[in-house]
Amino acid sequence: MKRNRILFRLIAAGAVAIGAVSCAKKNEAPLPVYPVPTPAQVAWQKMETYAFVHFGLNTFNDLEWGYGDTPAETFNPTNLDAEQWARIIKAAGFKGIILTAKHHDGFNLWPSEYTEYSVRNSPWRDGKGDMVRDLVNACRKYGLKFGLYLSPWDRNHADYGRPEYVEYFHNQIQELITDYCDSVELFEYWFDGANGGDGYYGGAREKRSIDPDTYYRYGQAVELIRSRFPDAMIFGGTEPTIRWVGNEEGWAGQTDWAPYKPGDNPHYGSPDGTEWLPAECDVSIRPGWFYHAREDQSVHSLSHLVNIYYQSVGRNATLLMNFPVALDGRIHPLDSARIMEWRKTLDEQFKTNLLSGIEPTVGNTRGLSFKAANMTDGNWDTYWATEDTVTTGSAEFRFDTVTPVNRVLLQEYIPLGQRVAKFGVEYLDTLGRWRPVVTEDTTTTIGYKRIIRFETAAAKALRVNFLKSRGPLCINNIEAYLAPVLMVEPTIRRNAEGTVFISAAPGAKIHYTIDGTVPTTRSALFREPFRLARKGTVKAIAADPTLGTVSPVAARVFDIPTAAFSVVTPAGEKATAAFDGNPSTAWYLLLSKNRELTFDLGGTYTVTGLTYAPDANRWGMGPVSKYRIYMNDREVAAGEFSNIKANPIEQTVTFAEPIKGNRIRFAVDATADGAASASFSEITVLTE
Ligand code: FUL
Repeated sequence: MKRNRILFRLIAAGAVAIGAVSCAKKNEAPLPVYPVPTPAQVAWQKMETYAFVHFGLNTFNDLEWGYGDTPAETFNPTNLDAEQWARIIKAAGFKGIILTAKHHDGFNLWPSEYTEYSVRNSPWRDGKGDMVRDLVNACRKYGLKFGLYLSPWDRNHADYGRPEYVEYFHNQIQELITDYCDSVELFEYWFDGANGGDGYYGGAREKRSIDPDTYYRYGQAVELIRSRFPDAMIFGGTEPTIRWVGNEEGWAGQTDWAPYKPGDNPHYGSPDGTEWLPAECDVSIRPGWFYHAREDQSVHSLSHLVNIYYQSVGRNATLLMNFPVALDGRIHPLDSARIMEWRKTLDEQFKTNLLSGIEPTVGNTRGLSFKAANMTDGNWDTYWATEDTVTTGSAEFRFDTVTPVNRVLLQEYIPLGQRVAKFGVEYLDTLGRWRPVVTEDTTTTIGYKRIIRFETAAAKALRVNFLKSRGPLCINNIEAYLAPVLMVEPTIRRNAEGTVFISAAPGAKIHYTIDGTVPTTRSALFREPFRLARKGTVKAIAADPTLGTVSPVAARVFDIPTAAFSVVTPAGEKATAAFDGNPSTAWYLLLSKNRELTFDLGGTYTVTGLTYAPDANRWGMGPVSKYRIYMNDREVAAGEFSNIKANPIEQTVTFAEPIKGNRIRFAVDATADGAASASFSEITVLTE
């Protein structure tokens, strides 16, 4: 495997040298600019969006990372229907489904012959169920591709850390790809890199460290997969064909090169990358990867999900959207409704291509086969290309009448490599002046697909200027659209004193309720911030006063306000940012001085739990991973916040039983990233 890759690099380097002396003739295709994708990588990138399903023992135990000791008997979906997943995922436009056949807890969703820790020992269908089989069948029925996630880290297996486990791991791969993927195309295999070390490990309950690069023998595992599915993409491990984008939020860098070399930032890649390793953006439709009823109110908003599309597919990456299947074994109705809204919105945003059939004017082409009209002929395989010495240029599109436009979509012909490093979009205004479009997007790379959003411009013409490229230009598609303005749900926030602020898109009117009912345009009009200095739920909609259209409902559940809270230790600290209701501020506890935050509630309450959120800002650190909580010096909870490093969302701790008191002590036993300070973006207290 490794040898092949080195050989490929040598060929690549040689070809770049040949390209530099430019021996290709006019009317012949330009020489590739290396690295280039394999045909399988191109086919995968063209899928653009596909789905993840996280389902397993975690679902039934309200966990993100099971320890490996949760009994198999707890797996019991009451109404499992893999076809329901496939129907929704297909209808929302996704091209495939990747299933967590085994997550870190080691529980198998198929009755593997190699372990007892599987669906076979669960009450589901009397132990005769087979989740992997069900999904494979559903994918075949609905014309979806299939992908597998099999966690290398296994917190259940007694031999984890020893060579015997790797045998087992490879046997399972073999079992899955031979017995299951017979009638469906395996398009991707996920080797998750996450590993927290500790686990049940057959009862040992200890920490085990391995070197992932050597321990799992990924090379052999990949060869096994390739022997049956040569075109499957490999995520993670030591032989990847695609790369993790570096976050679990669903965004790639504004500048996003598929070329990549070790040490590059995965958000961006680099123009001198040595391998074609395009980015995949994985994100869940809810905060967690697995289903938690408490997150029913936190399904990502439509506007957030639409943004995710623009920041992944629209930035030369693919989008892997996760659906946490619920306890009944189905995608939750809130999630399916939201994803269908998302599909509908995207269809509206890209409804009419305003450039279709327009013949662009360009300054240079390398011959008839590479003419400018190839960019608007709707054919992915034809492209406009310039002569070998020409690496900049413009493409101009004239409209018959003044045309409002706010999106431009561009594609490079990537089989010949990713080239463009800088471009700009201009429009000809009604007075006949060329003006740059007003955008927050940085117009650097294009790659397989790039979408630029800008303020609606009344244009007599559009012009794309290609300002810097790694070789002659090879552009196969340019489109433009007028996307309708999105009615986004309002944002609701409450400060420490209990004052509620609601904001929405400019020009929208906000209606809200505080009694839990769904707001309509007849509900109270939000004119100014109001006080809700008690427990309560605020729901709000934004409405367009002229069209009468309304946004989806935004909802926030609030408990007692935090204004009366006061810090006891560390002495002299106020920790204001931890109690201010503002998710973008955070307070840090310096662990070398103090490992506890103790605060007084300013009154006596019957407390049922608390919420903790770490600093989720892009460069935030110190998410608490292990904690103990005391109420008036009595321990009321202890545990771990699983996966909090990769997914730094609000965590809810429910005490063993409600307890009366006025003083809470939050002891930090570990931070997930080992940082010397623990971050507290927000703490709220849950009362009866
Ligand atoms: C992470 C895992 O630890 C999460 O639980 C989830 O499976 C996500 C897709 O990858 O690394």
